[in-house]
Amino acid sequence: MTSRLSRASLGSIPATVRRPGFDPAGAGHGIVHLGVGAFHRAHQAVCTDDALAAAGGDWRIQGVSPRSTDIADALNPQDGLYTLLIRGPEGTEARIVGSLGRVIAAAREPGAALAAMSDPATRIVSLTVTEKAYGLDRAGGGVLQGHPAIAPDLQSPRQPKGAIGLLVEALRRRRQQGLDPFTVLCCDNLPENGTLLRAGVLDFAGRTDPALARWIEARVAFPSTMVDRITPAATPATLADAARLTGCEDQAAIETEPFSQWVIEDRFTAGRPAWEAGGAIFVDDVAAYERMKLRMLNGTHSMLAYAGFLAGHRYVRDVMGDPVLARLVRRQLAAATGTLPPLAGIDLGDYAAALCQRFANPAIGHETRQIATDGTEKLPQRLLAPALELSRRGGDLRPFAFAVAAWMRYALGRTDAGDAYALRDPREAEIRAAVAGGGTPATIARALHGLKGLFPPELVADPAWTSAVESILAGMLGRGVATALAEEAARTA
Ligand code: CS2
Repeated sequence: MTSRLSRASLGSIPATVRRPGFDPAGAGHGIVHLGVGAFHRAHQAVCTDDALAAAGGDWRIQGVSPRSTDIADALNPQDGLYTLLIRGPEGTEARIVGSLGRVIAAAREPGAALAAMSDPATRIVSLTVTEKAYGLDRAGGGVLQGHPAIAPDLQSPRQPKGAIGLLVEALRRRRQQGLDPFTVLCCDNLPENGTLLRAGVLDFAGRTDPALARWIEARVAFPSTMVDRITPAATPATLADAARLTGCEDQAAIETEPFSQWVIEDRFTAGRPAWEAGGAIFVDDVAAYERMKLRMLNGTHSMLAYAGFLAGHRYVRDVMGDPVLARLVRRQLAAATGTLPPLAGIDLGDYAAALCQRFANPAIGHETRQIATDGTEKLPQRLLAPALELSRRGGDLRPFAFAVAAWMRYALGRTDAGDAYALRDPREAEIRAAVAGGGTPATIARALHGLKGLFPPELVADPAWTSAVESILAGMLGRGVATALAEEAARTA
């Protein structure tokens, strides 16, 4: 019988497996992290593990799971330890990460998350809760008052459940107790994520406690960050490989690719771990790096997820093995590159080539369905913002129109073979209602273009944009996705 991974079983783990380079029991907590999913455990927690090994400090992380109890139930019996499998073309490497401490399942332990966030030892609150969980008004700034993560918390700001409500209430308590604020570190794939979250927090606080809003405005830092590591959802094979390599059962094992990147604005009012030891790069302004990553990696990901899923490809690596789609991937990368200014120290051509290799990694099973989720949250920063810029300067809209038409085709919820699937989008009901009547490609495109606040009005007013989207969608619906993809690829050099 294999024993469960825990501090007590660390000694029995083979020497080939890297273990925490510090004593997890000896380091205190300094960070509270909201959203302890696979991405956090493959990225920021690993960098923090490196920082603790290199420079020490009381910077271990207390995790908060806002909704699920599974992650707490997997990690707490393991003293927060978990196996990270790093899967590259040459094989799989296992590492035990020790930077996580207790995980709070907020649904089961009301009050514990706020207590941790308002503890004097907490100096950073970081977040990976996914784009949709904030309830931000992306078009207008501030929060969406009717959003399920916002509306109940505006009603009962002292018992918040959403991310922004929790941040505001924890900051209120700190101010009331005469404590310094923590730094808020957003690690979700949102454009200028710190600035956006700051606007949401200030708006929320302004509606419940204007004096607190002024204090937050003056005292709280919200550095923006660019985060990158392709991390598929764990599968039974992840857990089986972790057990085989470590000799321990691990209910919280995850897998990821070798590449990892974290670019952070260095504005921490209460200190930070030595994350540079884990490869993090500190810069004054992260916006250009974020734009590069959101448009090149994520924008291309979204395009290939919709087109690839509809073409019958389960994994991103299968998409890259399909010459028609691989060509469209390269076109999308080139088109996204064309919307970016030069970036010091980065060759965008090399970056694009590296992305193709990462997408093709044969050891990573990243499902197109996973990337296809939450399209209405992802399209604006990934595809619509660059498309709008091109529309303004009369550039070639075709690749972006193709990607958006693929999303629209996907939004119909049925493959060419007639198989139905769930969209898994927070606006799924609205999308379904918009396309319920079916109709012509033009009426479908018009209905989806009309979803409130999603498309920039200026883009939809550009006939070059709408006619390209409509004609590509017409091809997908009339001649089938496979033919439409082949025709589209044939247009590219
Ligand atoms: C993906 C991202 O699921 C998605 O939408 O595009 O999760 C992507 O894998 C990460 O941003 C990579 O850093």
